[in-house]
Amino acid sequence: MKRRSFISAGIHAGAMTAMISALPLPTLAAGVRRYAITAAPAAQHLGPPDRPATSLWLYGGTSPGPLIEAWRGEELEVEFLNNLDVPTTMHWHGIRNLNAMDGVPDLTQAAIEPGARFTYRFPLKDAGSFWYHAHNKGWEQLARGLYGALIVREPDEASGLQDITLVADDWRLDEDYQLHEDSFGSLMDWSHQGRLGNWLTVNGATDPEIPVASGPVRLRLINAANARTLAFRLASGAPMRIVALDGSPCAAFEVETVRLAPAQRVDLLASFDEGLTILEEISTGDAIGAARLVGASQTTLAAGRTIENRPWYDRPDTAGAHVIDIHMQGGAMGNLESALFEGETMPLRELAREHSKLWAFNGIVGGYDHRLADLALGDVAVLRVRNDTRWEHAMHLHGHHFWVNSREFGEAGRDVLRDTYLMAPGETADLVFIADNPGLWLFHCHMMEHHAAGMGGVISIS
Ligand SMILES: [Cu+2]
Repeated sequence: MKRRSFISAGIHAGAMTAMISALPLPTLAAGVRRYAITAAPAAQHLGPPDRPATSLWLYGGTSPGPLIEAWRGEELEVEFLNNLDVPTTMHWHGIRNLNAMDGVPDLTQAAIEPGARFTYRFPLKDAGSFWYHAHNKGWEQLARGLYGALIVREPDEASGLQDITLVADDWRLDEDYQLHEDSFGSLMDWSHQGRLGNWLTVNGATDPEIPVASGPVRLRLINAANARTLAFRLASGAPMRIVALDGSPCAAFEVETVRLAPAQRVDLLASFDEGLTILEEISTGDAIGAARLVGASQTTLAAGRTIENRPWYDRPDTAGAHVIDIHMQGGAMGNLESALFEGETMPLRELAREHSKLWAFNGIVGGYDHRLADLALGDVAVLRVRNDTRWEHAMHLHGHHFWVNSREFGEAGRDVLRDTYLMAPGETADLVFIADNPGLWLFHCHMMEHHAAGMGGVISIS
């Protein structure tokens, strides 16, 4: 299915889209922000309103799920009810979380069965742009819509700067605007780039119209796609100022185009004139309307507010660091001939055909029992990751942010703190972090099909 033909068949709906806030529950104790969220089947118009609504699995009946907003220093409590007919969990992506609240089934908690409840409660020690998503069979549950945004603000954050969250996804839809069911589990996807979609939405709508203040606006972009690295620019070519990556503030810098791997977030400062500014998505080579930002006629002043630009912590000294070598192999056109899976070495052909496994770390097909390292609490650790495949990978570490000399913004390299790093084929990168959060933490590719097919392992910190 050609994305282009699908997109051109679509008529821009021009729907006004506002993210629905979850209904907060009464506060029981000071400093505890409470929400109730139910996961259940629901339908939503992803395409134009005169086309069929798409049957999805959603949090709170909306795509994206309810916007959760809280303040740094609070505790977040989410009473979750699973009204799906499959087990699920919720992962709080980017939160340096309590291990027991991290939402990885069979690692940090048992999967939440149909009809069952689970209360997530954890402190919010960082402000920033986060998101939450299902973490059981993510390759299916994310593709069906189980995700939403979590925005944590600084307690003293003044109003005056407009703050807009844009959650982008690409869905794989059929001619009736329903999810393409037959390709769930497709080995072609799993061995290549993953499940790429053919229909782009922002905040659950096609090319929505979003009112913006004139003057500086903070845009929080979140890529909720299973596998597609999205690329955004303003059609005007005006620069966008990056002020945070994956939640953490960064030394500000300007770009005209920002690529965003699955699960990555970027906070941008941009100024808008009165009238229409088009946010484009250009990952396919064709510019597609992502959102239409409509500037207000009156000027809203930024009220002198400054953007915090200090990362959450400084890059640690790596002298004496614990180095963990990770050799990533596999996938189509790769050099992985065989790998260890459940204690048995098997040729790739058999792994693929019998077990839908295609990727390995250090010759071992990843799973929750694949221990990559045992670290002592407080260790400085270097994940020395070598992407020995023909594909990009979005490497995500749970429970921590890491420093990396990023090639995502140009060959010169830029030291950034983030939780998901997009690696080029052939690249070796050092992901440097302080192992200051005890527990069992997943390290995996956030291209959901790659993870399902073996790109994952566990780091123990105690
Ligand atoms: Cu990958």
